[in-house]
Amino acid sequence: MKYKEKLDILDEARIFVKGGDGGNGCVSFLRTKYKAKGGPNGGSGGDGGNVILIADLTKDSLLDFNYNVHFKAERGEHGKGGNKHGKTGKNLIIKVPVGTVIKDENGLVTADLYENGMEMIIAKGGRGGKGNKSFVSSKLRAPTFAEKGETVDGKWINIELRLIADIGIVGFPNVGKSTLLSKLTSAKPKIANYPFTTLYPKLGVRGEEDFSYIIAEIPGLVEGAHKGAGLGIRFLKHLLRTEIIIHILEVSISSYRDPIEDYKKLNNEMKLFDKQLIKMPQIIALNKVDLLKDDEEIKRVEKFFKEKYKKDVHIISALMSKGLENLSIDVKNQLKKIEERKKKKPKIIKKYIFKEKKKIEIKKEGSTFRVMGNEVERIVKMTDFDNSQAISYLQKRFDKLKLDEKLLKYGAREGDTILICDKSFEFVPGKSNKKRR
Ligand SMILES: Nc1nc2c(ncn2[C@@H]2O[C@H](COP(=O)(O)OP(=O)(O)OP(=O)(O)O)[C@@H](O)[C@H]2O)c(=O)[nH]1
Ligand SMILES: [Mg+2]
Repeated sequence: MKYKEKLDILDEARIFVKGGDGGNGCVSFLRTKYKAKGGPNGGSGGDGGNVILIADLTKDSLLDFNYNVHFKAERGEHGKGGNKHGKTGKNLIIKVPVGTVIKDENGLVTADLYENGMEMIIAKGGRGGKGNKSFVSSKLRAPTFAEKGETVDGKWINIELRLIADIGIVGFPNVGKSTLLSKLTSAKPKIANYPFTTLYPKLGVRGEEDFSYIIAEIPGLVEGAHKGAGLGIRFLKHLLRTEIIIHILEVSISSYRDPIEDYKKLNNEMKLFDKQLIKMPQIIALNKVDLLKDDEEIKRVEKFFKEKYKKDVHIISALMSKGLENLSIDVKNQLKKIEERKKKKPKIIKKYIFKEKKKIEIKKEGSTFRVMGNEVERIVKMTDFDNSQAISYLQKRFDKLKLDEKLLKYGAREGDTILICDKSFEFVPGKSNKKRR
């Protein structure tokens, strides 16, 4: 039996992420030999760890997420007596390929990790609850309450890989794309004499003395790819982020194909996918010329490109490393020109930040009012409702947020029910204020 690799989610994945919950604050009092109940000394709970996505050049697919889709960061430790604070939960780092984008439920890109090392907190950990020591004031010398740690919900997110490479290698299956990539860079793609050896894009870095760039092999293109043949056109999207395409053709002799026909067919597939693709600079390389007995084929192909497209063709043998020096000089020169042109244009870097919904939102649901917002929900979640001191403290915090004024504006009247998270309150405006039911 042959193991069948799941292809669907190599460059698209759906993962579940959850930050760690915050640790609870502690209620504790100093105990000494002669004093039964000394000053409060309950430590605070530690914050929960975050789940962080980080773009890493050593990753080249989302394959890992075929097997592992649940990611939860460590919770914060609870606070302890003797003013001992709980440890912060460890962050959970998930390495993803450079070029990973994060999408929201509507398919909109909310973040783009387009450079090595870029990171994003995808799920924040909950805040640690304060211990009773933190609530000491001139009015309240011996607080008997502490905050609970903030619990956080997990969520599903969609991620997609859009490779970032300067150069994209395209060509029909088996023409020698992986061989070329392995000669130009230190990448070690699988090379074999059958089509579809490479099943998802492969990256390699070419470092020259003063210049380095990333090359990607784009696999699986065949005639009819835009209708789903071969691996389809799903990987063509990666070409849109490259600067130059190396189009590899294979000499006729070893195969049933004609490089000139191949060139037309593949360009047509690219055009059907996105017109932008055929406007991109293409470097054409005729490969496997070591198999030729004479120059006939080379002359035929050169003549065609000269007459029809006014283009030069690189005559190479990737296997024998022939013609590769000229090819890489051509690539380097063209890339440098593109970079020069780009330098002249102002660079706009998009930054994505996950925003907290700080603002309070109020919704009327029948005869009740639901209050939403990160801050207001957090303080409710962190309140110990079994403790009357904790409830008075919560009411003070509501006042700071001017919750009464806002509710009155929305038409809430005395006696109405106010819902925050899973707790309900009776609205008593004016005198510090709501009472829990
Ligand atoms: N004679 C000769 N064979 C070559 C040359 N370049 C590649 N090959 C052979 O052609 C076969 C296919 O090479 P790959 O590099 O795997 O081709 P590919 O385009 O990456 O193939 P897929 O990933 O399947 O699309 C292998 O057997 C290579 O050894 C060349 O310049 N000369
Ligand atoms: Mg290959």
